Amino acid sequence: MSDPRLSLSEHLSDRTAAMDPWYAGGVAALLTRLAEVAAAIEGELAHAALRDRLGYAGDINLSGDQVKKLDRWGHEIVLSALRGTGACAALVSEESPEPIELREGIGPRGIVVCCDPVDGSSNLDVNGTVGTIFSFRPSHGQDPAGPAALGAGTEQLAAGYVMYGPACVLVYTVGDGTHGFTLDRGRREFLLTHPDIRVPRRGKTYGINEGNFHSWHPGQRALVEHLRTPDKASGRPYSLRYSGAMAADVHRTLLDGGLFMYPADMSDPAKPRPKLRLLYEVAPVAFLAEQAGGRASTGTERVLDLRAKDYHERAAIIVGSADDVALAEEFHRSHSTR
Ligand code: FDP
Repeated sequence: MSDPRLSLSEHLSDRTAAMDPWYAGGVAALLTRLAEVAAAIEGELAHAALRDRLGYAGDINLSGDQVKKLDRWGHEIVLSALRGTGACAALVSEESPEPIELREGIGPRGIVVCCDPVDGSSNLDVNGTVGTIFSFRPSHGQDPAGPAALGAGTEQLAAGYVMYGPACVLVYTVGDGTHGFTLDRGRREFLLTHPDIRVPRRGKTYGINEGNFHSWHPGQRALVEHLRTPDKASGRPYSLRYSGAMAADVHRTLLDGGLFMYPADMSDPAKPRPKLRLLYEVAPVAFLAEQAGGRASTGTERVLDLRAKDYHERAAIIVGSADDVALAEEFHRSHSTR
């Protein structure tokens, strides 16, 4: 019996019909390509150890991370999938210092794709979960198109992530709710399993790298102390859940509520040092969370209002249940050092 669930392509033709017709075709074409890439990445991950594809490639990217063989391969496969769609004007990738301009997509309907092909790569060599995160922005016909990616997060046309876990899951939004699909490995097709995801108003878990506790803003430290202090009436302590791969931690947070946080390193309060990248990690996740009824904040401002000055700019993020994010902001405000 055939599965009655909607496929990603059926869902896309329905959802993109409601979006700006100027960009709808391009968004659907690019998302379809990225879904094909996701199926290929998932296949590669399953056999990477057997094919000697784990470990380092031998160089360091602009973010200062050692590049892994699968990071490099992931970047190449994303780039080649975007070529030939006629819709992509430029790719901003974690693995390329500058945007890669694609002449075929330059024009008024062009789209800039921002992507971290293999996110959470420190998990690769230990068979942990990793992801792919992406965001589409209008190129406004600019040539070169790359600079168009530097607008506010509210300009995103679409955003999503793929989580390579026990199942391969793709979650996307085009500004009309947030929807999740699971890869049917036999058919090599994504089927709708999580329609219209809604983040619970409050959760029971928080995800953060607690090893960094001493470098956080005082408000951040006080918030985490609060979350782990027992209080039956308000459902505390929250449980700590942290996988080290943003897509996996965000996926849990969207479905179950609570918080995923990567605050800035405030060891030198005059020079906050966030870690996660705004264009291809923080902004897309914020778009997905808001579309699911959640919120995303830096602790003091809405993430989607941030404008990048640089393609690889970093930003702090506190994302998840609306009430929990509001609580986090309250802690940041009341412990403000200014
Ligand atoms: P990674 O460095 O392994 O690529 O993008 C960066 C990221 O992973 C996120 O996926 C993840 O949430 C975070 O960094 C993990 O950072 P820590 O190892 O510092 O906790």
